[in-house]
Amino acid sequence: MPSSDDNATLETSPAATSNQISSTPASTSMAPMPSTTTPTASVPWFETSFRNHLSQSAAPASPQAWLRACAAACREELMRRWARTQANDRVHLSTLRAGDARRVHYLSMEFLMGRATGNAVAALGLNDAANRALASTGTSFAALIEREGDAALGNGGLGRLAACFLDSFAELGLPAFGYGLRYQYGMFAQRIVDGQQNEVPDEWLRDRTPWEIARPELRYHVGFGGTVTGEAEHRQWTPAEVLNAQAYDFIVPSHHSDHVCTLRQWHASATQPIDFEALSRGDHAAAAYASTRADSLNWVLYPDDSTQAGRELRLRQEAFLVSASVQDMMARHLQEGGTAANFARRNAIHLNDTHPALTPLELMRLLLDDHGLTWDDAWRVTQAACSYTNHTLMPEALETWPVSMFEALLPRHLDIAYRINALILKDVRSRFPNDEGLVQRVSLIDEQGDRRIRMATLSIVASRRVNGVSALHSQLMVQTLFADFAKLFPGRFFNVTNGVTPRRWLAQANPALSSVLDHRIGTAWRRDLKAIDALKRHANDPALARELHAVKLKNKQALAAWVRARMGVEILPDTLFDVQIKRIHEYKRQLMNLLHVVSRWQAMVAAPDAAWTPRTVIIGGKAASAYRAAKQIIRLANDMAKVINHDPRLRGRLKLVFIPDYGVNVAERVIPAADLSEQISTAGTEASGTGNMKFALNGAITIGTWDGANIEMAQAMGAENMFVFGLRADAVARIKSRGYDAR
Ligand code: 26Q
Repeated sequence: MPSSDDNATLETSPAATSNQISSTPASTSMAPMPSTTTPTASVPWFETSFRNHLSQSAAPASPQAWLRACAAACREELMRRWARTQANDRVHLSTLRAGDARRVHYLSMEFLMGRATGNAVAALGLNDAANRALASTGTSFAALIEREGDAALGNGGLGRLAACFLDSFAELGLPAFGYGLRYQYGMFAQRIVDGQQNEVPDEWLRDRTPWEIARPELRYHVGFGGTVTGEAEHRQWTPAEVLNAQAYDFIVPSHHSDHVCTLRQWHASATQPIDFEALSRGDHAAAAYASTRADSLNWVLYPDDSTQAGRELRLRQEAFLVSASVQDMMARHLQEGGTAANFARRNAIHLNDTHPALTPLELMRLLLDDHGLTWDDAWRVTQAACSYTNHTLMPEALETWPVSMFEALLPRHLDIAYRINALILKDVRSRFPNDEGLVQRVSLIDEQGDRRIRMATLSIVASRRVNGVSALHSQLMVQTLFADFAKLFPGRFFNVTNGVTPRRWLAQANPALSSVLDHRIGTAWRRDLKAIDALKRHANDPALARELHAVKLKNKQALAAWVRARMGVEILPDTLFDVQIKRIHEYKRQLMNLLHVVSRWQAMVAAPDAAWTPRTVIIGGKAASAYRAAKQIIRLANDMAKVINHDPRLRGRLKLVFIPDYGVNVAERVIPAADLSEQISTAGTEASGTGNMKFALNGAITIGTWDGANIEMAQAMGAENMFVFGLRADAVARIKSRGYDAR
């Protein structure tokens, strides 16, 4: 690691403060709407619409039909709002054009949206109305939404962050689009068989979803392969394969205004779905080849949260997302009277990690080949439009692609990448003469072994801003992984600490706690989480402590009932609920947590009559399918649970539960019931964490290392209110540099 006297600078983004853990700034330009917590007497339009949809249903007397009718009624209203938002955004942007207002396009291979109907009903303030409409069925709305599958089109933190951003965009009334892929299968569902993880496909589209709106009129061509001809400024790409990209829009509602935000997801299809010549030969596989190949892009989300998979299909998916999205933005921009040359004045493109890092190459291609800009103008536009968030410092997670694969799939993009590289390296050589080591390190091409394109390098050189996701991570980013670039491009690197939406993670997930807050400090926290500071004034009020305690107990009882029903395991609500839920990864140290359970178990058996605090340890999370160590940790947790939960010597004072199929739904249920939140990654490894914030928001106490956003949480809440332990990141680095071996 470079020493800390590296003169890398790190500016702080104006939007972020050192203790900011919310993504909701204090003020917005939207007119306030009635609070969602004020029960409205009756909502006739909703009840009428609900009845109408129900009467059109094939089987009107089934819970599935009630849920659909509910969703359809909400959707109708949101569609009206959506049309108004599109019109208003245009006005909004044009009035702001004197300033720098730009439309935000958030590009991500993952959006972990979770359930949509509950969110829509809450956003529209229809919880009471929904219960009234359902009165005759004998089912509550809360019970009904349990039937809704969640759109799990993401692996973990990065995908859920994208979904939280969309909620904030809607809430703040920002002119914004999310862009993603419409995978047929999202993150696999996890079954535990004989204590081990089994992966099964997640068929989230099986019953269709009422929440996506097909936009057949929004269709673009995306090319792959082929040849590039012509010289310098007149290069021409003739792709060998051309696909259709068709839009499906997912509506994201605001909770306190009429604004809605759009998540546009692309679906691929063949431009020539049948090869009739092959069909006439009777070669059906060949006849369907183009269709099958196009459809493979829609097939499945790559289920990996760290290692670099390096599969051609993944690169094709990334290119498909990028090309369709950039074409769509450009089309909208031109339609609104913009020109290719002023694209960046009105449009910002944000890269959620390097997964959409082909964006600058695709934008350059459009500007040069389709719109005739000069190289310098196109590069200026591209650099002004793009920004990039890094989510990990682990070198093995950095995306690179073999040049040979790139060349076969995206020859024109490779061509542009080479030219960008030549210009950057020329500049580096003139600014830092005789430093070929630096040149090699910052080159877009990794020349060691098979030549590979470095996607993080591409993202950095083509972006106006690069950010990490917590203060520590952003600082380490410029001191370690990106130290060379911080030297080359001072002022480009920022910190934007992650946040979570209080709408889903407090208001919806924990209605009981929300109502305590509303009564004590009003409802402002639902739009602006900083307002929760007002609770400090009540810190010493014993009545509040009793209310909070009662809420927690109620949530724990609900979780215990759910665990019993789902897993047949009895857990006791009056024990301490000690929870670690997140992807299973060695750096997150679920193994250390388990070893702590073992040592506690042994200590309890050795001193059975000591005053042990009864404890229920809850662990949940998925392991990447090829990650053996992570899968063994899952197996260990399940095998240990079998032994511990049946050890009579413990007299029920220690239980261990592994909750299968962790995802957004499970998180919404478990987090409100947690007493203790385990955030115990090795310092310097967890970029930020966002679960840590969700637990804290729901009144759990954190036990954690000095890592990621834990640090800023401790600073915000007072370090005396967090159990902090372990080495700091610099001490970890020192030990590792001396050749630490865990064995
Ligand atoms: C890469 C190549 C091929 C296939 C998949 C992937 C891939 C997919 C997902 C690589 C990484 C991810 C996800 C990473 C992730 O979720 N990182 C987490 O991001 C959160 C939001 O910033 C942080 O809070 C977490 O600390 C970080 O681990």
